[in-house]
Amino acid sequence: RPIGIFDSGVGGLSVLREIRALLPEESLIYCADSGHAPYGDKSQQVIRERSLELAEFLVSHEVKAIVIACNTATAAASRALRERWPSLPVIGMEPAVKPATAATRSGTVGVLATVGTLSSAQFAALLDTFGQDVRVVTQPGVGLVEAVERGELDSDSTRHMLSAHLQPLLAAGADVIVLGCTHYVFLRPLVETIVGPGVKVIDTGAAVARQLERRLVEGGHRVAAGAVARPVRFWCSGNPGTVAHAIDVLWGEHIWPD
Ligand code: DGN
Repeated sequence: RPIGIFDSGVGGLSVLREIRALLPEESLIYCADSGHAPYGDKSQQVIRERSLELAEFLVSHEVKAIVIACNTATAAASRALRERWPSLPVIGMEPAVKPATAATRSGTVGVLATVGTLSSAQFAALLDTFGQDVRVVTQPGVGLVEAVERGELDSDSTRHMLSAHLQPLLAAGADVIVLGCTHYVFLRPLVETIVGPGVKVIDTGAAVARQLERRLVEGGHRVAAGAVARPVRFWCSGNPGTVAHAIDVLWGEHIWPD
C-alpha cells in the first residue's frame, strides 16, 4: 500500500524529497492542491475542509499513512484527520522551534512561516513549550509561497521579498532562522546567501521523514528495505500545466501530474 503526501501546492515536494531519499522502496502518492493554493490567507475552517477532501482522496487510494507536508494545513487540520481516521498514521509538520532553541547562541530565534501557521493555536502551544528560555521573533513570509509555486527560486522579486522578510529577524538578533513552511525550503540557498554564514537555517523535512519511518515500522507497515524503488505518482487540483512547470524546477524531473 502507498503512502499519501499532500500540500496546498508544490512546497511539500521538499518533504517528499526527504521521504523518497529515506524510503525509496515505498510507493508514494503526492497530492498538490494547487487549484486552491495558497492556504496562508484562508480561514482555518476552509483549510480543514480542503485537507479532509485531499485526505479522502488519498484514503480512496488505500494509503497506509498520510503526511501533511504543509505547516499551515497541519495546524488547521491534523486533529480533524486523526479523528476521522483514528487507525491511520497521520504525520504533520511543526516549525523547528525546538531544535532552534538548542542551536541559538544569541538567544534569539527567527521563524519565517505563513500567517496561518503563526496565528494558529498549535504554534502558540509550541512557543509555550519551547519559547521560554529564548526569544522567538516571527515574520510572515507574504508572497513567498506564490513565488515558489511559479518556480521562481532566484528571481529579483523573490530575492527582494525574502530580504525584506529576513531583515527584521536579523535586526532582532536572530542567529537561527526556522523555515516554518515547506515551500520556503526551496528558497534555502537564497536565504543562506542573504543571512550569511553566521546564521543557521533549519527546517523539519528530514525529521518528518524519520518520524514517518518510525510509525511505519511500529505498525508493521514498512516495505522491506532492498525492494524495488517505486516511482512517485503525482496528482493535482488546478491546472496541471502550471504545476508541471513548478515540478520541473523543484523536483528536477519532467512530470505531468494527473
Ligand atoms: N507549504 C505550506 C506550509 O508549509 O505552510 C504553505 C501553505 C500555503 O499555501 N500558504
